[in-house]
Amino acid sequence: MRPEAAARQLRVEITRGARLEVPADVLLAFAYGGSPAEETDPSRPVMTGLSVADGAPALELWRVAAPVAAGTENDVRYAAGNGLLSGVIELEEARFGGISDAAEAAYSRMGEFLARRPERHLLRVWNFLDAINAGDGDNERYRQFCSGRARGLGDQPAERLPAATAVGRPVASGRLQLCWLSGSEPGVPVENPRQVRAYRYPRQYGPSPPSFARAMRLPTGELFGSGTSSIVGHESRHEGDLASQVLETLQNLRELHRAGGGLGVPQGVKVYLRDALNALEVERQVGEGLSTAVAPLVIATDICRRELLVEIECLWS
Ligand code: 3EB
Repeated sequence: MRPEAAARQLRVEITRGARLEVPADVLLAFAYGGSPAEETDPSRPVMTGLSVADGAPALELWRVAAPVAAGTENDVRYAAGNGLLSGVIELEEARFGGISDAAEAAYSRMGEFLARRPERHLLRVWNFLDAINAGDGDNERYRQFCSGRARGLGDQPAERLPAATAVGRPVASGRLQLCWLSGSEPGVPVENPRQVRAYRYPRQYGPSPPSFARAMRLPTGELFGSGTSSIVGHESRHEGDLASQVLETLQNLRELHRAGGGLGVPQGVKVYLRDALNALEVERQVGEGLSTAVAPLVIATDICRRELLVEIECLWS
């Protein structure tokens, strides 16, 4: 199939307001603020524990052009439709003695679940964890998470790693959340020519390099962009200078989109911002830089390297 002839089957929408109702064609819904739905509602949103910088609740909806069927199996809550599947695993860290073993358990349970499903090809994951920067050096919780994730993925070849986001949660919950989208056909991982592959970062960033691809292209043409920051090569750039970090990140996103074929427009743009006080200025910079019709959603939270002030993700479709 020629990529420009692709039939898109996935889009992402961000809605604002207190109502957390989820339409029937939603594969995966993330809630930022608002009150949780009944535990018995199979299509209830993932309560991320993250909030939007302006304080109003938001819902992020990943929609397919078909009704979805939801269910639960052991620790996995899932929904499937149109050859795509979403899954959510939430684990109490304390039950596993810490973030590292909780991450290993979450990833190995995901792998066991996927092996039984037609939609077994991992495309995109989100990891939400408490206090991501707590602990020093190799004991930093993000680095511990990376080690557990690598063990849980087992011998998965690097060229099958999904696009990803890993961010902190500002208020402790005691839980690790692993959320994913997978498909019955594999995607094509895309790397950014300006950046070292994350899974080949040198030792200085921790004992296990982060297991993710910079982006993932679906057979239907959409491109999932991973959380993207002010990193060139493997080094963080513009320490202490937020405006320059935003510009560098936008440059990385442009290169990534080009490397992925340059199709589609950015949707569901999300900005993770360390300091909420800068939200309006960053929202303006990002809206201008990506020329999106819809304002980006700015989420105030911590990011995996202490010197990074901002991380941006979107879907091109
Ligand atoms: C980076 O480029 C910034 O560990 O899954 C971005 C997206 C980042 C995903 C992950 C980390 C992850 O290294 C951090």
